[in-house]
Amino acid sequence: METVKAVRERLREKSLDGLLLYNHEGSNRSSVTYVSGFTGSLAVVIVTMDENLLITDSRYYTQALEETDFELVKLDSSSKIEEITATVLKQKNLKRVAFESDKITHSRFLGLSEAADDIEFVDSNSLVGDLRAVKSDKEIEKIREAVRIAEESLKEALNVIRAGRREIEVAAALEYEIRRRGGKIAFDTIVVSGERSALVHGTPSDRPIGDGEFVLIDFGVRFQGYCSDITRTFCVGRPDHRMRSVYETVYNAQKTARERARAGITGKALHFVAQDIIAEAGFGEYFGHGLGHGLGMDVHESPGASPNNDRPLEEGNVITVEPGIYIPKEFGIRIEDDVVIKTEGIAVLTTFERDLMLL
Ligand SMILES: [Mn+2]
Repeated sequence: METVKAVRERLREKSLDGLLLYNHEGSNRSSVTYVSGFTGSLAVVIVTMDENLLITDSRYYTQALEETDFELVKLDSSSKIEEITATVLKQKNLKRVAFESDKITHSRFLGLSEAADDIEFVDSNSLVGDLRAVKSDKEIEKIREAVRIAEESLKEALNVIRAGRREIEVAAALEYEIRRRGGKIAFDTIVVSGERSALVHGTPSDRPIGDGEFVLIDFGVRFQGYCSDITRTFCVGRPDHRMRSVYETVYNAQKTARERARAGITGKALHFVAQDIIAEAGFGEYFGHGLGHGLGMDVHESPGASPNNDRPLEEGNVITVEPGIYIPKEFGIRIEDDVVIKTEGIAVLTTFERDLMLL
């Protein structure tokens, strides 16, 4: 398996002799699936230099045998997972083991270190994350399919948007279209209108959409474990001059950021391409979030296109490009695309109309 090979290379570079992935109640499902293929909600994965093991409980024995070729270690209901994990680590004679502090609770880590007190656990949060950040063609095809389902569903859902329709009704219509196409809802669908569109991550309410208002829709589809994440802002009826001009600013910031995105530019530099355009137009204080984030098995993953990522983007990264302007008590606008980073630019996965659509 390619992924396991890549994991071992990283372990060798860092003089580690094992990787421990801990997934409890789905806390780390994506990385466990990425490395082992297993999709259940409980698993401990151990990759050594010559063995792959997966610990899970009886709910998942059959599923695990189907999904992964890792050696299955059965956890019975009377035993503690930290203790079984420690026993396996000791049996395999591991000394320095990579683990992810972001994915294990403090109390479970204490339990584990107590049961395996002669093992050194080395905090390696980015080990699997860095591998996941560079997508294979196969992975990109799955994201592309998640985008396709999202766009078809959005197109269909536009038919229900009109003055008087409530935000929750629009969200329900959109989610229905996604589900009937075989997609899953990757995160809570955002449909916010009028003043509420200035809520960057607002929840759909029973507010009826008014004539001459923006409707901001931000939603994600998960297909075969991979996500899309798209935002479009529409106008019901006719926008006024100010709405048009602010939309134009977001549109330009988004377009310019897409044009500048390529391997080699840092996440931070790409963010400021959009930030500078918005600030020059006088709306700097109304764009408070990062330009974008990595997208894959999780909706938010590495690498960020934000001020806190000083590392250059790499070929094969999939990121969102999503500048916005949110003016409290007035309205908010965001346009979000999903793109693949290439050496000479990007491949844009999203195809949905970006010009302001009047519904
Ligand atoms: Mn996003």
